[in-house]
Parts: sequence; C-alpha cells; structure tokens
Amino acid sequence: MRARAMPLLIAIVAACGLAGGAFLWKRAHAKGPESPVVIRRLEIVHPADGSAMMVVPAMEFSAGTADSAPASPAPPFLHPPDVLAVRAAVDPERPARNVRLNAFAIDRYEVTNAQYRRFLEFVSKTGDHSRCHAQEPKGKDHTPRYWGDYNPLLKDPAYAASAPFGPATFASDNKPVVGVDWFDAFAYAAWVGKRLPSEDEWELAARGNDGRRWPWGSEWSWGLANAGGEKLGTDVSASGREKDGYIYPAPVGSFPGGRSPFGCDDMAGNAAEWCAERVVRGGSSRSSPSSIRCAAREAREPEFRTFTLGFRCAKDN
Ligand SMILES: [Ca+2]
Repeated sequence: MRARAMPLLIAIVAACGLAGGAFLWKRAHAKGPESPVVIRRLEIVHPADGSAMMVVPAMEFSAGTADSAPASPAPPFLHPPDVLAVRAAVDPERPARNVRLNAFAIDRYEVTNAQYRRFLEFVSKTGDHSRCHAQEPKGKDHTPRYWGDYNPLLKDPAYAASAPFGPATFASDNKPVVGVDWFDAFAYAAWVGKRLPSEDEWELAARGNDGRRWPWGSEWSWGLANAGGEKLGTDVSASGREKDGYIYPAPVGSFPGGRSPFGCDDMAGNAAEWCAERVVRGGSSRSSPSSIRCAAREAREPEFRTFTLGFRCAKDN
C-alpha cells in the first residue's frame, strides 16, 4: 500500500510544482512590455533581391527612455518651418510609452552601395519614377552625394591627413549607401518592394523588449559598433576609448558583437538611418555613444544628405 502510494504522492507534488512554476512564470510574463519574452531570431530572404531580413513578431514593448537624464539637444542649424514643427513633435524620447506592433520584417543590414546601384541602373535605364514619393523635388536622379568626386574637405590638407578618404570610402559595394535623402530612401524601398520602417519598428528591431540602451545591452563598450569618429593618429586609448578601425562607414556586418536581439546588424552606428517619419535613428560612424542609443532620435528635413546617413528597409510580414 505504502509502496503504491509513494509514486502517486511524488506525482502530485511534481504536478503542484509544475503548476506553481507555470503560475509564477505567467505572473512574471503577463504584464506586457516589462516582461521580457524569449526572442528567437528568424531570418528570411526577400524574393525581389535576395536580401536578408529579420522577422519581428507582433508584440508590445516599451519605446523611448524612462530615465530622467536630459534628452539630446536639437542640432543647431535652421530648418524650414514645417520641419521645425515636426522636430518639436518628435525630438523628445521621453516619456517611455508602451507600443504594440504588428508583425514585420526588417533588413538585417543597412542598404549597401551594391544594392542601391541596381536601383540607380533601373532609374537611369527606364526613367521610371512612378514609385517615388509624390512630394519629391523635380529632377532628382537619386545619385548619392558622395559617389562623384565631391567633398570640399578634401581640399583641406590638414583634414585629409587626419581623416583621409577617396572614391571607395563612400561607394564600395559592401558599405552602406550614404549621402541619400529621405526621398531617395523612400524611392529605393518602394522599388524593391519594401518600405521604410516606422520609428517604433526600427526601435523594437534594435533593442528588443527589455529596455536596453544599445542593441547588445545597457553597458557601453567600444568595439561593438562603428562609432566615435576617431581620426588617424588620435590616441583614443588615453581616454579609455578603443579604436573600432573605421573613420567612416564600415562594410555592413563588421560588428557582429553589437548585433540586436532580433539579429540586425549595425543598428547602432555605421550609417545613421532614415525612418518613415523623416526621423533619423541609430547614429553613425561619427556619433557619440549617447547618440547611437536605440531610443535616440533626430528629425531632419527630407532633402538632407550627408556622408553619415543611409537607411534600411522593412515590410509587413
Ligand atoms: Ca546603422
């Protein structure tokens, strides 16, 4: 009798333990964005161009910044009145807010020069601008600003000595395309059958749902992203900084240690990235650690182009 009762007792205790454990797990995970869920990386291939995209399932997360440190100041140059209005509305990254998003897929990497070149070949061959944005300025051919022999800084010997660059610096195939404005990014995304990510989509893809500051976590470490804007001959070790090896954009995917929870590369640093709202996310090769936080945001006029600014695409999934 006793021998037969023991297994039953053990089974009851085990069942209670499992039930209790499940209850506690449910309590700990039932409260929405404060409850980290297991993130699984799922890579798909976009059929139109073979590009790698990471799937982000429908979920809720806390966007923005909850701490009380001051938000980054607005950049100190003038904008048209409509951009000032946009900036006033979007610059603050506080307070943090709960956001629920539908499933989407987002490019694993920033759009590269090789990918963008195929788009330019299409536009130049067909003259087809039918997928471009309705407000796009007339006469655009979508050529990135730095693909030609352009940069007045090259004429300054002091600058060229400390931060040299040439035709390949901004145009080699495996580097992110930069020097493109919001209309260029919009047009490329539409041409390839994608769209620009919303800011919230971009942020969720970059930081997951546990509130981390950077794609790899909340502790800063040099070497996990192309950032900082070091120049040749500058002894960054004296200030505790480590060189990441790149003054300007690096080939996409050069910093696997800084990959995001969903498996996206270079969401902090390398090229800063246009979002659908004409807001720039992620900071660049020239940005400070604070400026490449996942929640940091910066509004720009849509015609703005610079050698630190590119994009990646998204699509519904
Ligand atoms: Ca980036």
